[in-house]
Amino acid sequence: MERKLMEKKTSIQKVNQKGAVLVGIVMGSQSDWETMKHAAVTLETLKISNKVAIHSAHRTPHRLTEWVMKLEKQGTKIFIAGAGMAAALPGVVAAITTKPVLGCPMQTSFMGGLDSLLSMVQMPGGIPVGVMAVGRAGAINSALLAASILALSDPKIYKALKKFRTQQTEAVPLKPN
Ligand code: RP5
Repeated sequence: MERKLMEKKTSIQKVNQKGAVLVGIVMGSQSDWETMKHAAVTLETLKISNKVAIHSAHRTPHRLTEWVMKLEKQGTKIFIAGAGMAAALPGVVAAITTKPVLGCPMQTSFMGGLDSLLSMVQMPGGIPVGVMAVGRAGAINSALLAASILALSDPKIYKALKKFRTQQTEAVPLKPN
């Protein structure tokens, strides 16, 4: 499943191959995938087309710029960017595109992810990044927030999101076992 998601064509991309990939997921390193796979899996659950890539703001800035511009040109509507430490990635993506950018701070060994969080959230006025929680919860929520934004103009995604919420509510037990 993980490997498949990292390949160019996920199952959802195949389903939507005539349309644009709605969400671009980028991460700064292979080491981020363990967390960012939750964003991809959540989008897959909601049947939202997505493309996953590794591009670093620091190590591969030119490749990153080309990827964002290419996807934007093809009609991608939202970008999710996950990074850790001096986590410039979402800010740089937001500098390249005017599409909504959601940042996912990675948990780190030095400051537990506070370094990643502050790097993302302290954007200068004019270039916004919507920053999620540190780690897995943030990655899941980035996909759900992307779905909420897309659902404003897409009834199918609205329906999928409503179903997800209903199932989530029903899955909460009344008592611990
Ligand atoms: C960031 O540096 C990446 O997003 C990653 O979270 C962190 C460490 O990268 P690696 O040294 O594991 O490649 O750019």
